[in-house]
Amino acid sequence: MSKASVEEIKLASAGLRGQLAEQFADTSTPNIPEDSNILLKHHGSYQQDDRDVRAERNKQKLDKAWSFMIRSKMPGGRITARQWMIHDDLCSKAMGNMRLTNRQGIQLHGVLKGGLKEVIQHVCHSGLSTMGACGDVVRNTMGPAAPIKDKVHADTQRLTEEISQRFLWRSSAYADIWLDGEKVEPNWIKDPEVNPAVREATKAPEGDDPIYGKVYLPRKFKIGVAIQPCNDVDVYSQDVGFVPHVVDGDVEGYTITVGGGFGMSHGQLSTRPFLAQPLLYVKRAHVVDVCEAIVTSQRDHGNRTERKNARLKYTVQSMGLDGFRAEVVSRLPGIETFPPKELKFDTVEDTLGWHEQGDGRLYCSVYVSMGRIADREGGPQYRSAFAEIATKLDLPFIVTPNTNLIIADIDPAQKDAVNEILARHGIVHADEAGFTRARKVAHACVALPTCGLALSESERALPGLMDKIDPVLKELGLEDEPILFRMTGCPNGCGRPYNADFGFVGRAPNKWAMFVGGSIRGNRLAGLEYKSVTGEDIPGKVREILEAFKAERQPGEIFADWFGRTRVKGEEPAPEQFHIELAERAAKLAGQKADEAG
Ligand code: SRM
Ligand code: SF4
Repeated sequence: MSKASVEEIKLASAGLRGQLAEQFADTSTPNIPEDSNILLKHHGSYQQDDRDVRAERNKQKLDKAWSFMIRSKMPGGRITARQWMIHDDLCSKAMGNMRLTNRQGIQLHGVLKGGLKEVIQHVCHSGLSTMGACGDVVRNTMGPAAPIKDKVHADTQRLTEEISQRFLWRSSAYADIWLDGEKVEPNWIKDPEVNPAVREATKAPEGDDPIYGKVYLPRKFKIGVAIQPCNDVDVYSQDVGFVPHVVDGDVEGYTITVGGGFGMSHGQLSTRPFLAQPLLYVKRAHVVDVCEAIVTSQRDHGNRTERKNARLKYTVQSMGLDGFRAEVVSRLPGIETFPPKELKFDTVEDTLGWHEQGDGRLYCSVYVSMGRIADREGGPQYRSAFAEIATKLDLPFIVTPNTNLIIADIDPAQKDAVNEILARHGIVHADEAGFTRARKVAHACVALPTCGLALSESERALPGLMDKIDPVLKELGLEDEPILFRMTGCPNGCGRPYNADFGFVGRAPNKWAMFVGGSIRGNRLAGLEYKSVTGEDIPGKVREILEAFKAERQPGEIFADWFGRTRVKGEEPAPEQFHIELAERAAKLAGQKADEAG
């Protein structure tokens, strides 16, 4: 019998139910079949194995060391002290730590099969959920991290929540599998923090989801909201982006971008990263309806035969931006749409350190190395520090898109207490740590040992590389320059490397493809500079380029602009043109490859 396709598995799943309840009740095995893993993703979990011990276990003819990763969704990265502490407690059921994600969620790794249900129950009882954190549905919606108390920030946060609620998949399967359906419901409903939208979604009968239908979307779907000039959510990398247009201090409407996405496969020319393009502008009242029209257009027109080409970016490319716009508008009778407004962003960086919120309170954005909330031996005790802040000061947190953590709503009278707790746990503010500006924003995806797709290290490699790159930056007097370094362990692009100034994309152990020439603003794709560099090569290769920048830059010119002026074209092209640039570079590279082969 041929293997069922993902589409067939979803169709036959009865509202993503499958056999998950039975398989998780069966304690005789440490893992579930691969078909079920596909369904499990929609419930916010992945089956993984510890790759550090895979080869050794294989040698000893032992099964893989199976476990599960669980991803919690939090629109705009918002999490209360109580929710944080529930996750902190759950670390004991996982690898003893948690990972802030660059979509402002939280991941727990290493949960054993027998413990998964309890962990998901606890996440749900915190008022958050794992529903739709992964899978072929709308994922965690990103929003501006800074908790500024003005009408515009309030509206963008409201929008991330409205989007999250509208696009939850609906089926009683989630409650039945993880929450024992009716049996747990009294608790689940009484809990004041339970998210009412999640509760409603889990009460829906399984089957024909009102938005997703029976086979859900062709592929994952990502949405982010950004307030100019801060592009912390990396809006051009999203399937759909929203940018408010502000009139007299309030939001009049949103410009909507479509078709961003970074996944690609080495050597498969039909796959590639794209930056999103502006689609249209719409008044605030219609924004979520327009979003639904985009999601259903993708549901109906996305590629369902080839998953590698199933993201919205390929649908937009194949229909053309105008064709896609016409499709979306045809689903919006009576809603007036307008040409997109011009967008202008400065940076994808977080604003680290202490800041005023605008309501008399403060927020403190703490640098977290690679987003890993752990107590490091001889290093920062992130887990203990944030747990103490949550329990003693009851302050909410915000996960930033650069995997740092904001402590929000701080009374100025609490500032010293926060600083004292951070210092006592070895956490130094990034400015005081002597980090270069590049170091503060450098990010790596998770990769080994948990990610099943990793071809090289990433989270465990980038800090060491930055230890070598930091002195080069300092020596060249570039320590305060905005330069974006990002790394991933494979071409899927989780660390968003393709719009970085320097992007390292894993190919094999200790080997990365090196991309150069994206932009700290997030609005330009990088081009392939070296198809394979080792960890030992990277500092030298980076130095060569930084030396050229230092020698050739004009006064005040940042790295991205220097690269755009001298290496790309005379003028920086509009964001939507950069994919052509990449294609040209890919063609050049293909030529080089042919030369090498010859
Ligand atoms: Fe990702 C798959 C981790 C953000 C593109 N991603 C994975 C998996 C689940 C591996 C797997 O499928 O077996 C990784 C789990 C590793 C682990 O052990 O934890 C994984 N992705 C992550 C996170 C944790 C990386 C991080 O540094 O924070 C991010 C979780 C975000 C969240 O909370 O939802 C994460 N992934 C991204 C991003 C960036 C973003 O969304 O802003 C991208 C590029 C943007 C995009 O989607 O185009 C991204 N992940 C992918 C892809 C390629 C998708 C494609 O279109 O081809 C895969 C593989 C797949 O889907 O087949 C993938
Ligand atoms: Fe895993 Fe690749 Fe994503 Fe890194 S980029 S987390 S290696 S899938």
